[in-house]
Amino acid sequence: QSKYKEVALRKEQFPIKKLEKTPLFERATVSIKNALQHTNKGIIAEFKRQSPSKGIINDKVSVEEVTQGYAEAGATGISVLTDTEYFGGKSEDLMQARSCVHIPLLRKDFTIDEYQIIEAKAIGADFILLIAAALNPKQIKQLAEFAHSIQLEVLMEVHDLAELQASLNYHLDLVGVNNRNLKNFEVSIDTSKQLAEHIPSEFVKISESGISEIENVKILQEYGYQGFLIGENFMKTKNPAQACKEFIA
Ligand code: IGP
Repeated sequence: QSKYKEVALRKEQFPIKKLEKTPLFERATVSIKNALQHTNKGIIAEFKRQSPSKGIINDKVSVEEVTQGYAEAGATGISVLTDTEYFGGKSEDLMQARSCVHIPLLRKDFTIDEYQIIEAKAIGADFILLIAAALNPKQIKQLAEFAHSIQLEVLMEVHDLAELQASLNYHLDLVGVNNRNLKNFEVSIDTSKQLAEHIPSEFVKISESGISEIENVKILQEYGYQGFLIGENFMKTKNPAQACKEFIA
């Protein structure tokens, strides 16, 4: 509900016509889908200061040092939280990340409106997140189609088989299985294991959340996962970029 208010406010402050004229909006985007097809260890490293389940994770590091470091460490893409209420992120974080790196950037937010997709491109994102638990299948299809119309790719996040089966459509690029149970915040990679065979091969499979062991990456690769979205495991350290580098090495 508060997301709707937030979006309504920003629509007045920064009208679509203005966003569409920004240099970032007009730039060519970079494909995360292609990037992931050329690696078998695709790490999408996340910049996350805080979360509802953990509180403050790291408020000492800057977007610049972390995102540049992630790119140098060999991350395939970077996820930047722009939600303020729950994650303490902001649009400027993503803009700063964009000025530091050339690899694909995910605007991690609760997308509910086309306006946020226009905004995502105008702040420098290459792909967006659609959460199946928060949208109906028709909304997902429409928002995904809209994202494609402005050259952004789409990651749809699911938690269970019902969400996956109800929401799959051919305007999606990546399907992410969230290992975190949103009701009790528990994480288990079994969720990724169980859903793997139900994700058609045309979608790039991503496993999200609670990944802290390289062994789990190896196991999930055998289930067909090509991308791994990792936040806390890096961000909880003093030097997230270094943690990412060691993880990838
Ligand atoms: C990263 P973790 O456990 O490595 O920090 O998880 C990412 O998957 C998580 O931040 C996330 C998320 C989301 C955040 C997954 N889906 C939706 C906000 C909204």
